[in-house]
Amino acid sequence: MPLVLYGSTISYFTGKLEAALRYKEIDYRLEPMRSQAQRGLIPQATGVFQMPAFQLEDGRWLTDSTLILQWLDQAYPAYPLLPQDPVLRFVSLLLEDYADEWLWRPAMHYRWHYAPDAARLSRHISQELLSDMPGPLWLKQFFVRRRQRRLFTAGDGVSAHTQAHVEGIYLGTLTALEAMFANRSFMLGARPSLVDIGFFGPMFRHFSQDPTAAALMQERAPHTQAWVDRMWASRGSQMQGDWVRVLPQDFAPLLREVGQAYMPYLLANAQAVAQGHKRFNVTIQGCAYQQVRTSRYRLLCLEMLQHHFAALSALQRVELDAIFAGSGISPALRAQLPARSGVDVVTHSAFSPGLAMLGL
Ligand SMILES: N[C@@H](CCC(=O)N[C@@H](CS)C(=O)NCC(=O)O)C(=O)O
Repeated sequence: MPLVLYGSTISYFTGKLEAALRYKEIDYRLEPMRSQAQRGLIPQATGVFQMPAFQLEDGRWLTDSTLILQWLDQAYPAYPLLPQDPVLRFVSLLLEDYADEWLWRPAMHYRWHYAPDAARLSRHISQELLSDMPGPLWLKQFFVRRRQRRLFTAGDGVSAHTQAHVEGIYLGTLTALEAMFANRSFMLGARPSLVDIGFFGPMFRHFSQDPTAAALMQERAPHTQAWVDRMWASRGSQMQGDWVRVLPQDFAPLLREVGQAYMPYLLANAQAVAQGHKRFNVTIQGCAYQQVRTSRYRLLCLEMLQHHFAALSALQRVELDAIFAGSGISPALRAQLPARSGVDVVTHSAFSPGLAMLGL
């Protein structure tokens, strides 16, 4: 009985988890999370309407790719994803979170803003996930496109004013990754790690496959495109070589983005939760975003990062401060938060009910 992964063949977080399962050589079966058949069952089991949802042989359910990966690394220790070294481990957790949450908006923007992308993806979603609903294909496509834009692009701060900044997040990521993959196979060296898996989420199902973003990757970042294929093909038992011992210098541009863009966003989001606002305005790198959706889940992300950071020794934190120097990350990791997600960061796991993601 293989494990069952409920998700979709175009989903950011499903593709991310599949890459980890394939690399760790864990047998699984992918089932489309169809609308009607599973609409009741899965959210009831996991506490949240999101994909992927993961079911073990014994019937237990897991949710949230970040927590599932942490559990998998313990339950299936062969071919680990998280480095043992506490400093590299923390950087891995930080960058995985960044790739999950901050690359989400550009990934959704490229998919739903450009007409050829929106047409292709709305057809795919309608056929794969809404096939058990009545109604003509064109109508399903219309509703899918409208919903995604309302929730994830136009309804989450992407506008004519912010579009260039949102697209710059993708283009800057390509530049940073290209510099790495011109020199080595994976982000931390000769084998994949949690950092690769994190970036693989957006880079695989969105940026390397949605037409507009994929054309940009092909043109500007051929080494990154080759890494996407390499990641998907990699199997732990066939890997030679190891991870680096010291974080390479070429991580600096990504860390600068974490400190200058993602952390200010997370802190503004925490403020919005504290004030009970459903939406908030925030200026990131000089670009004024308006009506960004408040997320209790992302407040939890910041709490988790602060929790992991606080659990390190003083010496390890000093080492990280040196790595993060000038980026703005360290102050955010020590900031007093004005609100709490309400989740216990010590006991929270992939088996806990998920936090509803849509604006909560
Ligand atoms: N933090 C979650 C996020 C999962 C997530 O946002 N999945 C998307 C699809 S890739 C989803 O289910 N969205 C719900 C929706 O569109 O209604 C994880 O890491 O698994």
